[in-house]
Amino acid sequence: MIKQQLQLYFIMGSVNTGASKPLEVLEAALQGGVTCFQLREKGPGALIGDEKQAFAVACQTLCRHFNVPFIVNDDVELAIAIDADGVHVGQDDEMAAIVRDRIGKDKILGVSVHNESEMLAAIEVGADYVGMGPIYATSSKADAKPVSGTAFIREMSRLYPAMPIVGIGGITIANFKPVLEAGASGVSIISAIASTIDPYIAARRFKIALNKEVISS
Ligand code: TZP
Ligand code: MG
Repeated sequence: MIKQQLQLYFIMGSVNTGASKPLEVLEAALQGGVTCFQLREKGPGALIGDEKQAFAVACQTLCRHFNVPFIVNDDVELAIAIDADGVHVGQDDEMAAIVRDRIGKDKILGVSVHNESEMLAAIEVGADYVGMGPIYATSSKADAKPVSGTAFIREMSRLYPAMPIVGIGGITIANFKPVLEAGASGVSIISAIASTIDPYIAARRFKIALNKEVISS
């Protein structure tokens, strides 16, 4: 179930959509077929407080309508307050074990990992999936680690095949295939959907191409 939901994992905050309205971008992406959504409200100009919560609820309502999991990046408080479907944390955020305790075992817990010891810790706390990247160069994350390529996904999926993996960072329609070939269940995308002129078409193209990959693999 979670592996299918990770297939086309869209991530967005209100600052990622350029001149377009964020909720319209999200709705278009959902119509185009994204299978999971993460609200990542970060960076200069990001919403905070009540405005952030109201925006989160609006995103959640859209996701529910399309039956797509709604995951909150980092903000465990917010996720609990609005009963989000899950939380994603990086290594610099609240410890995954504490997050798991706070959200309970029925919610989705995603953890970013960059090496085998972080992978083992994620398995230990019962993460539902791990994120790996940046696979390719990206300008969507100011403090991104060096580009990792697909080798780490290949190695970890071979050693720990039960843990679903999603690749992130610089992924486009032109370069997503090696991420799946390395063993990821899906791809996480910000700009190649959120910052395009037509996010519906962008998501749709990804979806069709990803479905072809499933059939041919
Ligand atoms: N974590 C690693 S790379 C990245 C995050 C949040 C940004 C991905 O954005 P894009 O625009 O798909 O490269
Ligand atoms: Mg984080």
